Amino acid sequence: ADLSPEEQIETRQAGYAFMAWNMGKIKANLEGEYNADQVRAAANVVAAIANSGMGALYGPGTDKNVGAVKTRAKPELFQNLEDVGKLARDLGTAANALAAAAATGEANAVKSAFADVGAACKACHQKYRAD
Ligand code: ASC
Repeated sequence: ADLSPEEQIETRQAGYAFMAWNMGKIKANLEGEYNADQVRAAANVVAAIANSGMGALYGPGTDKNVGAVKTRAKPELFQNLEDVGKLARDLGTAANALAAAAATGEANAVKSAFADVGAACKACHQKYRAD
């Protein structure tokens, strides 16, 4: 299942976009009517993607735009893979906690776990993603 550099960039972006869509659903539930089933499903998706081994999608040749396929990953990301791996594990841990909180159906528990996941997303963006 070796992906070309273009395919790796597209696949990692699809993963983040799908996580973001599900994070948005959780946010909407916290701000409005709370549907515990929808939040549980969304949190499970976020946790599954966060722990899916996306580091494999940052292979050689994926550090730059490839033709029409653009990446916002900074060169620094590829020079600090140990730190990036730690940030990725932090996200996985936070996402698992979010899924566990969502499983209880308690909106208050989800609220703080959701904030922790957002902080983990942001930590990597600030260091390694260009605007
Ligand atoms: C999201 C999303 C992100 C993160 C970030 C957290 O829902 O799409 O990129 O959370 O905004 O600060």
